[in-house]
Amino acid sequence: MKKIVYPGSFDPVTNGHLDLVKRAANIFDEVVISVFCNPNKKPVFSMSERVEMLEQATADFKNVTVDSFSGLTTKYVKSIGAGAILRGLRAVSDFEGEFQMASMNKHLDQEIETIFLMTDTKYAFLSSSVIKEAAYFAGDIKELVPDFVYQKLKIKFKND
Ligand code: COD
Repeated sequence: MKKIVYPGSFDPVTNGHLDLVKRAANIFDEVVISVFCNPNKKPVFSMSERVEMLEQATADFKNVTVDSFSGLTTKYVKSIGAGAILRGLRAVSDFEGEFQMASMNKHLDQEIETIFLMTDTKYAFLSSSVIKEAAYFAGDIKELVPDFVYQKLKIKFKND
């Protein structure tokens, strides 16, 4: 059984993340999206909000589950019996950081592979950070996130 973990901040989940999940779910038997609990970052959405949004967004996928973790990704991946980490590449600028992370993860655990999927070009510019900035200034981001995420962003940034 091929199980892959998609780790990330997902603050919040975007249609770019979801496109990757959908494609991975067609390749792997099981995809576990796992939200990293980072004590050094102050996210806009709490851990439970991020998990809930991901659960709602992936409710139709039978082989996708949502979880959270703290500590090393490689240790977490091993602990749930998965063998690979899923990451996305949007542009050349992503490559350097992703290469460094994949190399460090390989150093930490030789048995765990990192699998990259290229972004769909229509989401190449999309990140949680640009979504939050645009939403903060009441920009139109309706088509870039699920509707319930759009509504939550409006409430969070008082753009109702
Ligand atoms: N199209 C395609 N891919 C996308 C898109 C898009 N539009 N948007 C985002 N992605 C990809 C990103 O490239 C990334 O691969 C993934 O989706 C998740 O993105 P984020 O921004 O939600 O999550 P990150 O990058 O902040 O997650 C970082 C981790 C939490 C995975 C990392 O910090 C980590 O592993 N931390 C645990 C500690 C550890 O083990 N450290 C050692 C490794 S260096």
